[in-house]
Amino acid sequence: MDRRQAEEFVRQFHDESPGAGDADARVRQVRAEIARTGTYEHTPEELAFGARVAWRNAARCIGRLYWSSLVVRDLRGVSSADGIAAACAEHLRAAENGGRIRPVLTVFAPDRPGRPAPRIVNDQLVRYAGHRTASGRWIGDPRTAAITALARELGWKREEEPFQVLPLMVRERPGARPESYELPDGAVREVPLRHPEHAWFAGLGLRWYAVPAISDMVLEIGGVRYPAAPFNGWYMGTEIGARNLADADRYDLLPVVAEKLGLDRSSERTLWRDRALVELNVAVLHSFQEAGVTMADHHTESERFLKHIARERRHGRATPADWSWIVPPLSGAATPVFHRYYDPVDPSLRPAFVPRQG
Ligand code: HEM
Ligand code: NRG
Repeated sequence: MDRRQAEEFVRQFHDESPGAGDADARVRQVRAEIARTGTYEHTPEELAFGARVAWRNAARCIGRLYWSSLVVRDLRGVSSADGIAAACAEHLRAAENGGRIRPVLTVFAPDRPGRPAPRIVNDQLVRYAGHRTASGRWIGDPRTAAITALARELGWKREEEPFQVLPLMVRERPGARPESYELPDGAVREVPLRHPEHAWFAGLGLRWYAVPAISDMVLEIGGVRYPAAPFNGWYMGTEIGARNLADADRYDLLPVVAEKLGLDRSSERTLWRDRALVELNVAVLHSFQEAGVTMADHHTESERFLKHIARERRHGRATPADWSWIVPPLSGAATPVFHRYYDPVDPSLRPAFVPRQG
């Protein structure tokens, strides 16, 4: 435990939280607790603030306008695999909220000296299985090949279908064999995809889940590491329509959609890929809209992000941002976020969501 990180965080919390009491007194308390136990416990208010600021600091995230309204579920007392799996299902229900998706973060037990915390193996709470057939064809999402194989080793058996939701896998400590849990009915909202003008589109049988909930990043606040802290917001349409369903190493659907659209694929110059991309993205946005599930288009989310930068500036704060992640993967230069530079990214900025090693 780095005492300076703890102190710096406590002071930041008090600086930004008028009425939170005496910063010096709290710093002394934290110092004493670290000397005695090797770590310290955040108050619920510090935890919620730290999680929100970790979102505010996420340089790759275009969705940061609403950082201060993140709902933080304090489940630090939960450290069993069973408890974590049940609470993750509950997280998904709370986040889905009948389609009006709420940004939510659930915090489970932190790492403590000599007692590392449990980990969620899956990179998102909801993911579709993927594996390669003997003939070399992919069924499902190639991105999850490794965790699909792990799920099967742990005894998971399912039909090989393109949109099969994986079980949740939880390690009670690093290196332990994961416990595997099927997400219960009702926890996973999905949206079947159709196109507003092309009736054949529904026949492709495509779908996607409503809640993107990242579960493999470590939430680091004031020197304390929370390796199990899944969080979600809502989707921006291009994440699904221009990446998950379109990338050649994901569902690779551009040739399929172009074929159905009757486009000329004999030359790249016909821009059949680009035209297929647009129709795929129209279908994603239309389907979520009709299903009443929150989703942003990339033009609107880009505008919100610039509004966020302006607001942060009025509070005297910089907004570090990574251009290559912020600019949407479709029609980049048609959105305002393309045409500017951003405050530099400092990888040591905390609180933060950091990639988990192992
Ligand atoms: C990344 C949008 C909410 C933290 C991203 C990306 C997008 C995005 C488009 C880039 C993803 C990619 O290219 O794969 C949104 C939208 C939200 C939202 C529309 C709606 C509210 C949140 C919340 C948090 C968060 C609630 C945390 C509390 C992050 C982080 C990354 C990220 C840490 C980087 C992930 C990585 O490095 O792989 N977000 N986000 N976002 N977002 Fe957000
Ligand atoms: N591109 C990934 C999800 C990454 C995070 N995106 C969000 N996060 N919208 C995908 O599944 O397509 N969020 O917390 O809302």
